[in-house]
Amino acid sequence: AAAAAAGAFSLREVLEAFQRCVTEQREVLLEPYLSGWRGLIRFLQSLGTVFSFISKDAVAKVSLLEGHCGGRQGQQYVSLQSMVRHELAAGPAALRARSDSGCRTVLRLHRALRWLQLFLEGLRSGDSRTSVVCTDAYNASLAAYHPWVVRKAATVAFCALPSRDAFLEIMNVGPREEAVAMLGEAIPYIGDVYSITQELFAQHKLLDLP
Ligand code: 1PW
Repeated sequence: AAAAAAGAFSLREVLEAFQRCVTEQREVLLEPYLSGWRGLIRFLQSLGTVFSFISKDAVAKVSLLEGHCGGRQGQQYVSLQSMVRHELAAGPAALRARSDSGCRTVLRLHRALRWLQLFLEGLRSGDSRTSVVCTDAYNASLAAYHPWVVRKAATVAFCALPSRDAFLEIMNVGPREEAVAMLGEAIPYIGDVYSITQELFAQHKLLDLP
């Protein structure tokens, strides 16, 4: 708690941001979504240099989306729903042709969020070593979308992950039992954000945006 007060990173803030994302109308707000990602990136960076290549891509994607939110069309980027509506207004072909669209960028973060969800679930249950949990989570989610080189580099990075106990400590949530309890409370919120986004993108046939 002292460390948190001093401004040190706590995973709790990340999970609270994802909790703030979902409105009563089941819309996903982009600002807290990006806030959650910014925290997550800080967390990844605290895991050391092996994770810097992983966080670099997430940093680029978050800042692209911040650009949209702060841009002239900012009010169209309040929620994922309004973003989809806005970017689809020019037609699906025009959207597919853009490499800087909010939709294709969110889609990458969305796939990575599934990884995070699976990883945190595995971390909470504590059935296997962290590196195994992380590799399994990766193989069940992001790996399908990555070329061989990225898969290889990711798998190597995972071997350097700290032990479960060390991980629960780095999360900076408090005693180990409290960290595990916090995960149990927070994972459903990430799952909620994930499934609303998944449904939205499926409905608009955006799950395979190049
Ligand atoms: C310890 C738990 C970690 C969960 C955080 C997840 C971070 C996800 C970042 C993975 C990035 C791997 C290297 C980048 C690959 C990009 O090519 C790829 N990006 C993602 C997020 O999958 C695809 O983006 P692109 O190339 O189509 O713009």
